[in-house]
Amino acid sequence: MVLDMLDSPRKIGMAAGTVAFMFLFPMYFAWMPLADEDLVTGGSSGQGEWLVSFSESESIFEESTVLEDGDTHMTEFTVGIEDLGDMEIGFIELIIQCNDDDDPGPGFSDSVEGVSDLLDVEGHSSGHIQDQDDEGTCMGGNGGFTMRWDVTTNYTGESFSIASSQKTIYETWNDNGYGIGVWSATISAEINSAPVVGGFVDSDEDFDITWRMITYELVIEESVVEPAE
Ligand SMILES: [Ca+2]
Ligand SMILES: [Ca+2]
Repeated sequence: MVLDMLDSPRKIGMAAGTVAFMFLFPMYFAWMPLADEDLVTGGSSGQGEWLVSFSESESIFEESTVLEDGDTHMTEFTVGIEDLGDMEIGFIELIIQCNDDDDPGPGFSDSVEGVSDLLDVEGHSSGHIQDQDDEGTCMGGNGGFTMRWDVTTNYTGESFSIASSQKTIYETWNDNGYGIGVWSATISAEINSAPVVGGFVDSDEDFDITWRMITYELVIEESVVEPAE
């Protein structure tokens, strides 16, 4: 039987490979815990109970503009592939803030509208990243509006435990290469002013524009069950 199995050089080679693997197998598993620390995907052997968390970094671009009634302002935020390195994009926000305190009393609030133009952003053509429009008033504190895009689907940044394979976790939590490119939006101002003796007191408004990007590295650790006390 054995001689029959090894009746060709090719089969002999395969048998030798099998023996080598049987010998190396314990070494492979001795090495695995180290590999996990370095976040090396273990394929199907990565199956287990894992604590998944997100090591986040924040990138901010800010500018301000003063707009009169009907004025518009275009703002851009460029995400380069070289800026990301090994990081994945969690989400990107466009925050428009204003605080109209130019009028002597309530009412006559200025307001702002905004519309994004994401034609040049990776993931727009497939519909994963979609344009938005929004508006907000400027009086009463916390004026303006915020747009948010989850580049990683359903991103929250909160850690969780899961029984899964590491491969599945990596395949679920990534930005799929989306988000690279030039994020653009245009805001337009509407100025309302209380008519007072001698003319109008409010002729314009300050707008603070913030692009905020949260990127992350996935951290996968073995989930340790706390012993009951
Ligand atoms: Ca006003
Ligand atoms: Ca104003």
